[in-house]
Amino acid sequence: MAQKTTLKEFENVFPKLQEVLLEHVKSYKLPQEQLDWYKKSLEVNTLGGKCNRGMSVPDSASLLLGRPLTEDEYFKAATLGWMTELLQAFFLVSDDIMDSSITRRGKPCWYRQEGVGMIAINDAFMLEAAIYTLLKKYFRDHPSYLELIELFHEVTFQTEIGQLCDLLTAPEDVVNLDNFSMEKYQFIVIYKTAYYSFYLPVALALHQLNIATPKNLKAAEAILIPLGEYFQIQDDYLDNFGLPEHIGKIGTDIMDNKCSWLVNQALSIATPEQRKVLEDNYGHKNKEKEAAVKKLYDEMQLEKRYQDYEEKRVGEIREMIAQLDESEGLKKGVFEAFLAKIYKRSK
Ligand code: GPP
Ligand code: MG
Ligand code: MG
Ligand code: MG
Repeated sequence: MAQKTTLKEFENVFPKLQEVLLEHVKSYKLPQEQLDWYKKSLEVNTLGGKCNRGMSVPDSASLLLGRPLTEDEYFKAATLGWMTELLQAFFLVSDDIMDSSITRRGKPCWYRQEGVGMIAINDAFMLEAAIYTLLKKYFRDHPSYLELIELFHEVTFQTEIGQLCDLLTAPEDVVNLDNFSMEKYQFIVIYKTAYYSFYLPVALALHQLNIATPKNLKAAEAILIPLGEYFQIQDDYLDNFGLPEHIGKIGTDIMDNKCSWLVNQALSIATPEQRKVLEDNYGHKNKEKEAAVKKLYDEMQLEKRYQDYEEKRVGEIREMIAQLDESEGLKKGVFEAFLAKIYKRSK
């Protein structure tokens, strides 16, 4: 029987990895003040989240093996998990600057914390670099070392092209609702979220266990990308309908002119009058205009529309899981665990 990790158990691995990262920068004789800064950036930006992505590496590995992990297997899986959390930290620090966000995980975004500002950009680079330091330290002798490096590079690049499309469809100065479409939306969310949040952790577990065959990777991707798309649609829904106390952040999608799932849905059903409301109010850094869009979303019953979408999509994903080919060691349980974690989430 597989064994699920707990946040506590997972977090217990972090101090050891932090020590390795600090020893690494000490080898360059980095002065104490900068060392302290790096330590703080690592802690503030990597800790304090739900760690869903990170924990899913040991969880997937255990489900794939069908038994609890040994101590060494757990440490390796959790280390790969923390690398996905470092990648996430790198993305979030950067994304919050690009999105002019206010809070993250219930605290001011890193770039808004005292004395940080644009130093956050360099901190983000260093969070990314930490992935490769840990990979070299713990996986240099693993038969998949090169594939692991390439996987992180590829997934990072995929996320960056998704982010590019997200940003270019949301210019700050010109609001043109014709720029939005569900096709563009799908591209954005698959690349900016699904690969790193869903495909990466499972691909890492497959590599750790030496069962990352082309067939397994492809079959995993075929389910994890739709799952990730659904997850980002939830994120867009929660940006407007979620409670900041639950999601730990204040929604900015309307003011940021984002090609969000909600605005695409609104456009698909809007009367000419409703479209005019969107044209006049969407994409401005102005609380009254934002409130007008929120009111329209309520009138259009987008909450209900989202719930219907969710039921339908989850049914389809369950069907995909049921069809999974397990002959090369993949397990349905891996995907069921992901779905159970995110179905009807409120944070
Ligand atoms: C989520 O978008 C996507 C990311 C965090 C990827 C960022 C990618 C970079 C290359 C920096 P979001 O802006 O909707 O997330 P949130 O709602 O958490 O701000
Ligand atoms: Mg954002
Ligand atoms: Mg963003
Ligand atoms: Mg969002």
